[in-house]
Amino acid sequence: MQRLRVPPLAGFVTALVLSLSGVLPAAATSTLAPSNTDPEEHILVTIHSRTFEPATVTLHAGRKTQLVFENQDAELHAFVPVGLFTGVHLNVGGNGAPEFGENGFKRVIIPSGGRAEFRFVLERPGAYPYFCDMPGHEMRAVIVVE
Ligand SMILES: [Cu+2]
Repeated sequence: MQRLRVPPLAGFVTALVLSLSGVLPAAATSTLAPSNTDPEEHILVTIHSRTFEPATVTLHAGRKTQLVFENQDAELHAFVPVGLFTGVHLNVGGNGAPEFGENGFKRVIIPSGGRAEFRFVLERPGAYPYFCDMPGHEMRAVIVVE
């Protein structure tokens, strides 16, 4: 009686193990928290001919983001956001000259051929204008957070 029951059970366990080993990797990757496994979103804004390009970029609230400004002009430019980084933990890199005030990040001056790099996670959706405050520069653009 027992000799008859064991082989089917062993076969069932073997089949179960085989099916689980095939299923588990896919199940494991899809059940991890998305915010921890989502790749960082990379956004590049180039500055040339006194223009931010593209004029509008869309970022996503709750997502790890790297935002880079690349100054391709032969003159200095600045990135001056309005409200975007208020209360946001910010990591600033690149070879620009960032300035901070009592409300946090104020602006970064980016040399010719240089770049400013920001890493952050934004939480407040909205449309945030930014500009370059170098004298005579009429440069405006928008960052939309969805
Ligand atoms: Cu400028």
